[in-house]
Amino acid sequence: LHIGVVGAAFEKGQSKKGTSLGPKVIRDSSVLKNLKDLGHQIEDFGDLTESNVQIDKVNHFKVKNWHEVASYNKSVSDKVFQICQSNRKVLTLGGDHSIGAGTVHGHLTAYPDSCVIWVDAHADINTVKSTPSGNMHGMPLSFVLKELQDEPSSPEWNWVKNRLSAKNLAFIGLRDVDPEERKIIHELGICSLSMEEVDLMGIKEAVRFALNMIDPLHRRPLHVSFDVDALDPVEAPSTGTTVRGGLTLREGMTLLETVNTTGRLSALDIVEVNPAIGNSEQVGQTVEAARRLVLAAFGNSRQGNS
Ligand code: DIR
Ligand code: MN
Ligand code: MN
Ligand code: MN
Repeated sequence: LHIGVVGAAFEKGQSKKGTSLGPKVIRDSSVLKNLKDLGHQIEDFGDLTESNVQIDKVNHFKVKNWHEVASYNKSVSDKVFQICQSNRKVLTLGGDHSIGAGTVHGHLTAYPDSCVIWVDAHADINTVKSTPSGNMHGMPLSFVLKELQDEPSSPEWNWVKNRLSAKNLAFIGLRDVDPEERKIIHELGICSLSMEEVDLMGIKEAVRFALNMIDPLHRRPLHVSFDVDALDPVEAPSTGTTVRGGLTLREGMTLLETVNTTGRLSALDIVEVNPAIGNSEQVGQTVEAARRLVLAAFGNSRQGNS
């Protein structure tokens, strides 16, 4: 495959320093070399820098860094779109998950029929009204969902033109969902395989179920947005909002291997690795988990003989 890599070195969607170093530490894991060794052609587009937007400091509701997040996401979206246009798969390294608005929008702009699997402990679907924290990494989906387009917004988000239908979105791994988010998921009928379902069905069946729900004819381009906090904190401790009882790394890998098997994975985000959290062993563990997830998504075999 031809894969375009972009670093979304951004951390203003939440309040912990260090998340913007995610792309660097993941690159340092030699994952891009490993992808080449799998036979892929890798083009690294580097990290996206923040533009110096002139911002009026008007606060919209209680959302934090509204303008910065909006303008950074525009550049994320443009870059992801550009990579798609060059006929490459897109690998986006975060950064906090607020950048998921941009990756979903950019990918959807290139492939209007694309579907999204959001792998996360959290639903990241709070609106500007419902957010309990004001952290925009808990909100990216609300900016790109068709059904939520009438929620209050601001001119900074006017670049959002293409929106994802709720029926083309599935969650896997949820276990910390705000009451208002729960309501939205329920009302929009969004497919959700929480940890409870994953445990009841097994990860492989959960992924199959999600794929059948969002893409019954098995023909759409797929986007997986993978927050490392979907993994259990035992295996991915260096991330800002850990929740116990998560996916094992093996389940995460099986999930991505199953998606890879479809041949239709077209965009992957790995987000929320924060090397400033935990000791060096924990950071190493988290980065190694991220590396293995990426390789699982792009065809690495775990038979141990290659
Ligand atoms: C919570 C936590 N739902 C919020 N979200 C997190 O702040 O909106 N997302 N941690 O990653
Ligand atoms: Mn997330
Ligand atoms: Mn999360
Ligand atoms: Mn997050």
